[in-house]
Amino acid sequence: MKNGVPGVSDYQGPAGGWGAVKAVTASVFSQKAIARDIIAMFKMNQVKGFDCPGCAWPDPGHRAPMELCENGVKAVSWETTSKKASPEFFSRHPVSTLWHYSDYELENIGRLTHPMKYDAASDTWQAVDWDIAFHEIGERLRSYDSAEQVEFYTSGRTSNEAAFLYQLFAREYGSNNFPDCSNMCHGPTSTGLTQAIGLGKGTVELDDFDHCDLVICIGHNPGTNHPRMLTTLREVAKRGAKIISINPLNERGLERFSFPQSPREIFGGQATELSSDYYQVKIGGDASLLKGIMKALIEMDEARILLDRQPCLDHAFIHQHTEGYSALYDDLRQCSWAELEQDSGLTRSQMEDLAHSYNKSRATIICYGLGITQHKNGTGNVQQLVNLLLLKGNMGKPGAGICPLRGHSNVQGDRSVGINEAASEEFLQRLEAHFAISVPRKHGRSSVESIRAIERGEAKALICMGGNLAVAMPQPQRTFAAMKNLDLQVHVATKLNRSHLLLAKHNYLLPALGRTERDIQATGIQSVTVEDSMSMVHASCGALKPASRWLKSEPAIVAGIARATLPLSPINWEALIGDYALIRDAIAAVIPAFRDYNARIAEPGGFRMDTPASRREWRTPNGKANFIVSHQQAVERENQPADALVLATLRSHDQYNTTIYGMNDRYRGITGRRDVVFLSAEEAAARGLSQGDVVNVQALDDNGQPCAERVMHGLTVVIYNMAAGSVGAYLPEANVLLSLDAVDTQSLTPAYKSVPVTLKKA
Ligand SMILES: Nc1nc2c(c(=O)[nH]1)N[C@H]1C(S)=C(S)[C@@H](COP(=O)(O)OP(=O)(O)OC[C@H]3O[C@@H](n4cnc5c(=O)[nH]c(N)nc54)[C@H](O)[C@@H]3O)O[C@H]1N2
Ligand SMILES: Nc1nc2c(c(=O)[nH]1)N[C@H]1C(S)=C(S)[C@@H](COP(=O)(O)OP(=O)(O)OC[C@H]3O[C@@H](n4cnc5c(=O)[nH]c(N)nc54)[C@H](O)[C@@H]3O)O[C@H]1N2
Ligand SMILES: [Mo]
Repeated sequence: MKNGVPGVSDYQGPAGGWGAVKAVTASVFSQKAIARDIIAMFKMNQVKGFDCPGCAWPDPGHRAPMELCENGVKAVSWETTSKKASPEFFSRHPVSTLWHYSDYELENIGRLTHPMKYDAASDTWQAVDWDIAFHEIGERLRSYDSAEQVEFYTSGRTSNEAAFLYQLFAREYGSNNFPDCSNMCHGPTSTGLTQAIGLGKGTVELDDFDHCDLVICIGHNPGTNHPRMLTTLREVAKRGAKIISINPLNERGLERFSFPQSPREIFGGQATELSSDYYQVKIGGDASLLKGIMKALIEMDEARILLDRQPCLDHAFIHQHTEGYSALYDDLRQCSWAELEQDSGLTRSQMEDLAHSYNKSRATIICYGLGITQHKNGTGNVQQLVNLLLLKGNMGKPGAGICPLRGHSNVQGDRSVGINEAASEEFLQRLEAHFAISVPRKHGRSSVESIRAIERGEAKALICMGGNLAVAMPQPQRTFAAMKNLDLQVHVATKLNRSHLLLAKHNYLLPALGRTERDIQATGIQSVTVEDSMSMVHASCGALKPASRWLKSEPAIVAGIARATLPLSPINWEALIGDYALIRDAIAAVIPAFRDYNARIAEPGGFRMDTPASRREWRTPNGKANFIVSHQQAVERENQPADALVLATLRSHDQYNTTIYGMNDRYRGITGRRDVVFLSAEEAAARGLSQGDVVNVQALDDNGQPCAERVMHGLTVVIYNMAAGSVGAYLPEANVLLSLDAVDTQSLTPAYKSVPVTLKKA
């Protein structure tokens, strides 16, 4: 308790440490899966184990004997729970009752055990035979006027094998509508990096962290979202390289870390200091901050050249490898320091200090996450990071480059194998040639476009390969209502969530095997493959007994729907799902980057996808790395009233996107509650607010007008060490404040991190 406010305190400890060990035990215990879990943990992220569904940070190879991470354990115990959502449970709980469960309670019912179909007369989900479900879904899918009326959503846990079959079926059926979870996080990475360096992914690999002398962590929170990254950052700090963090909130995981697998650190109370410098940028102020750093760097460079000293920039690299430098130079010259200070919330001298630190480094890695991407100028933000790196040739040399922290464990792989609403002509032609089918060319829809099409009634059916789409998207006021317009909804899932309760006319819930579970098909036990944030592809093989004997694997479910929908298909679905090696052969035949797929995943640790920009090969139309000027801001502040704040939606330490594991957010000092709004002491004082006050938060539109429908009532103020002008509240609760129309202008990723709001005492 802090100042008498229940569930609010100051967290003084490091990230990791004893708290992580305790949380691991608590999580395993609460899901009643102890023996199985312990076996599972030891097999996770090991050469022959299964890939941890927790995050997309790569496996360390030689670094640690066993990679055990708190949030990985939560993800696994959540999946391996012995609790069951059985047909008997559903018969006693109509959907109208389940609707009142919290998101935590819904998933905490347990694993889905049977294929289910919704029965409107009794308002319950009822068990159905797999064959009947497939047959009925196939019939409905054949009934639509056009295949473009169907949306095929993918959440990023789906393996390469399942995702490839899924897009194959959707395209053979005639749709390129592939809304996917990457549209909600790293859309700006795919769009922005492709334009800038000809590769929509990161350029670094884990070994680069052994060679860098500076790591800049901007807009990400590894203590919660990529806990295994802290082991890498600890090594970086221990060998004397510098870490700088840029984040509106003080996040403990960027400051101090105690390695939970080192008894000395846990019991000796030792911790490693991670960031030596921490800059609290305003929410949405990154583009201006980055411009300020570049402006200072260029000014320093010119001053040095005049004095005949070593320049700051790598002029040879700029000359040989890049285009667009003079436009960038002109833009930076004309930006005023006053504006850059105002927009970023940092002083000119802070930006100059950052430029000095950057200039001293011979090899810099920039790591970034959703604090950069989830804004109206998300793509522009990503490109400013590239500009900064290119100025000093920090791309395509050891210890340097760009490192987006992707989200779901296979979100990157899903896109590599064809989950893409605008796939290349080359890919589509090869798909047609290999399978003797024809597929559509018209670009399909990504996530926001899909929801809008459903809202307009243009889309009739939604198939979801995992995830919780309706809850993950902004503005449930519109999104939830839209879902109820659908004719058909099919969810392939492991657990019940709210999206499943937004009923269409016809509804099916198909239970899938999880990552941890044995997948046995005609030719025996199967492995799948996934690609991590650093483009490493490796096999994942489940070891545990499935939660129920009626579960099917995701590839088998895709094949079941495909055969029922397209009975005349020339594709031999049965063979493909009988032996996943054949799916990989097909992927290799269609996508040259996967050549010798089966042989290469047999190597320990798998293989790395080709990343041409890592060797300074730029697959851009002009063959160069491009400096790209951006003029856009996250929020047009001039239209907003003087007392407006900008709100970012945040993840607690006890949640995985829409999955709520518990009610704590340990590193931010929150226990047992989620109904809070984080605010700096100065902003609170300016509004006459103190810790514990209850407020209403209201969103403002682009003209600074309050939006009557976008309000959250009764949030408790928590005074937090964070930037001025900024507030934070948890997703998905705060999604009511967001707008489905506020998106990154280029990639359409929702601006989840920058909503103009006002606070009023309730
Ligand atoms: N345990 C756990 N692990 C996860 C997830 C999870 O929910 N739980 N989600 C997974 C997924 S899908 C993803 S995409 C990743 C997400 O991982 P992250 O990219 O780390 O995502 P967030 O926690 O949403 O936000 C990161 C940080 O952005 C900061 N921030 C907010 N606004 C701004 C801004 O304007 N500028 C800057 N510089 N920073 C800002 C916030 O303070 C926060 O610390 O994690 C993955 N891993
Ligand atoms: N306000 C706000 N909203 C956000 C974000 C934000 O920062 N702010 N972040 C966005 C981001 S980065 C993302 S990626 C999206 C996440 O969007 P999604 O990927 O759609 O959502 P998740 O919460 O990860 O999905 C959870 C569900 O996945 C299912 N599931 C779990 N494991 C498996 C499996 O192995 N197979 C199958 N078939 N199903 C499985 C379970 O049924 C579970 O209920 O949310 C976005 N929403
Ligand atoms: Mo994500």
